[in-house]
Amino acid sequence: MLTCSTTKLSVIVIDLHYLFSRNLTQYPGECGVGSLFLQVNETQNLTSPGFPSLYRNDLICRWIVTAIDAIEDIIWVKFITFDLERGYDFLQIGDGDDSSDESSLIGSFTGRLKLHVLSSNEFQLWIVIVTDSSGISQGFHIEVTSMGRCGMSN
Ligand SMILES: [Ca+2]
Repeated sequence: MLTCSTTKLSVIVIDLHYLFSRNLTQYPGECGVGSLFLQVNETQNLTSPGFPSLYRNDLICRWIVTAIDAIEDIIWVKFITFDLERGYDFLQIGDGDDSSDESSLIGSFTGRLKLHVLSSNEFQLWIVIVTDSSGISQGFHIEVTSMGRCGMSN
């Protein structure tokens, strides 16, 4: 029997207003390609700038991930490596392409996290890393995949 189970994540939400209260001025060229387009079942890697070297202070990068071939597909995010300064540096992920829309937030992640998977609710996903003025860590390596809603459930 094929069922579509959903794994509930323990999401650390430190301060939902942290990202949205900041002026998101991105540093040109530093963050790599800002728009990722995924074919059906395609996976691409996304890392913090300089990974696996340490990221830097006062960093803001924003990416938009879009499933282009099938509008019914959603975006799956798999955390491979995740190490941000706990409580001060954050990776935030939300639905759609508007990271200033607080209601679109799926999760806010900080500290060290083990491998896990989450998904968007639609065909587009935004991802933002914001770091403060001191304290750096290795950063993150995630995989983003365009797939149906049951695609990566266990
Ligand atoms: Ca920091």
